Amino acid sequence: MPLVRYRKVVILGYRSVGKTSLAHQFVEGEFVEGYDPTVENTYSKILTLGKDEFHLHLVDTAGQDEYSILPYSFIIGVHGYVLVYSVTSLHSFQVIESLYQKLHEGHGKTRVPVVLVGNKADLSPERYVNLCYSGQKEVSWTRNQSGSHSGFATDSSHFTSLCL
Ligand SMILES: Nc1nc2c(ncn2[C@@H]2O[C@H](COP(=O)(O)OP(=O)(O)OP(=O)(O)O)[C@@H](O)[C@H]2O)c(=O)[nH]1
Ligand SMILES: [Mg+2]
Repeated sequence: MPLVRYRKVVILGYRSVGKTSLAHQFVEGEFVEGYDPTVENTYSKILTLGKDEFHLHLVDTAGQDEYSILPYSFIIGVHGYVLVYSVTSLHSFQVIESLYQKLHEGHGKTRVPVVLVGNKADLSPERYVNLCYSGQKEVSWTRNQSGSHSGFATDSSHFTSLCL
């Protein structure tokens, strides 16, 4: 009989960086063309990792900026975060730094896992976020270069690693 565990994971990042595309790609297995700004959306998926089953509740949020106030529902009962920026936008990376700080303040001394995703890697000729620069910010983060467009995001490690 597998052990069933519940996990709530919140995806945060500046607008239009590809949060919805990553969530959709992970849950539905396909990239949907077009842009429809998110208000808030949730996805559910059951993951089997080893002998255990995880019921993942994925919260896809509206784009934040450095002035956004994170609601309690993005802090309380959350097991992990996917922080997404676009490699084509330095500003989107700077917003991540501010969000990370807010998460740190919200959770106090409790350490919560965070995965940092540099999305739109297929647009690397337009890259503004230098790998070395982003790498310096990863003392306790895990970096993933991905492209929900190119299908790199079908590598489900962004989400599954947060369940463990
Ligand atoms: N080239 C490329 N385009 C992408 C990629 N991921 C997303 N996009 C495009 O970027 C735009 C925004 O994607 P969304 O997934 O809606 O972005 P979002 O972060 O959810 O946006 P908000 O909900 O407004 O915060 C869409 O036109 C997507 O098709 C990617 O990896 N590569
Ligand atoms: Mg969205």
